[in-house]
Amino acid sequence: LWKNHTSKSNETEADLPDCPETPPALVGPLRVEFYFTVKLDALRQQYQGILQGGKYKPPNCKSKQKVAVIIPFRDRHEHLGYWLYYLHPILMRQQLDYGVFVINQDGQGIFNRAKLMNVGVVEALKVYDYDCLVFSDVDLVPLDDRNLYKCFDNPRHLAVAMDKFGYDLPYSNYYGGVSSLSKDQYMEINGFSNTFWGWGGEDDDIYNRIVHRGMSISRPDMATGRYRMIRHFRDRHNEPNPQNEGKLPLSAIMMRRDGLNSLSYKVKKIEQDVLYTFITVDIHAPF
Ligand code: UDH
Repeated sequence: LWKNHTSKSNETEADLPDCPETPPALVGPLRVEFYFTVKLDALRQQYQGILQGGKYKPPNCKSKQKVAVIIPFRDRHEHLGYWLYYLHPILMRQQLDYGVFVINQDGQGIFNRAKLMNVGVVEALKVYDYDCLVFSDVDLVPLDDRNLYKCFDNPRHLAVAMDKFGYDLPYSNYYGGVSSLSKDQYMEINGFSNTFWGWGGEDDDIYNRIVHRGMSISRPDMATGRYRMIRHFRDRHNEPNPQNEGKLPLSAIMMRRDGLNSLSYKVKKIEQDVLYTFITVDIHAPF
């Protein structure tokens, strides 16, 4: 009895057993709807166990990976509400040691999704030794919680079957929407390009970087990898940029000097909410 008592009161993370390979609380296919309004205050009350900054650890086991979930963002608060509403319970059921980082592009310059993701990595690594990076658009919600938001032996593409593409890949090398790379895989490709301003191409450039470094793409099966996208109009200041496609043949050359090693930005504000860390950043965007 005495022994039990001491082990309980002094229990540290190191004493916990490893989390099982397959999280036991997963339910499989999920119902996902976007017709109601998410009230963040209600979520803050309801979602017990999340710590300031949108951080969570399973209470009864030790996660093998530390996952930073990074969301490129500007002016999509309604979508963020749905994302948080659906994803926190899923990530908790997946028994991940995770933190949610919303990287908010400051100002009205042209949007740059990949550069925001680079910023997310650097800022997340300042606060915890994350070893896995999950990149998610704010408007994508998985339809199956067996689609694990963690890292694999190769970079992972998670959003393989989106409703907007008829629950299929739009093309076989598609790497957009939601993906994961271990910190090492990410470093191996010098992160992402900082130079894809506006819509289009940056996901194909990431794909090229990965393949050029001799890695392949890991994917869930098409049933597990189903997603719903929240319908939206094209955002202002994120118009398709015809120059982006022309840069794709140069990915293998550009990746040496365009990426993590050339990243420059200025953090304007860091807000710690219980549901997320919200980092507003000036990425020196052109107009
Ligand atoms: N994003 C923002 N704010 C913006 C632009 C982009 O938060 O102003 C983020 C957000 O996480 C989004 C992601 O970047 O999910 C990708 O941008 P996107 O949603 O514009 O790209 P997608 O390919 O849509 O999903 C393209 C325009 C769709 C037009 C649909 C017309 N029916």
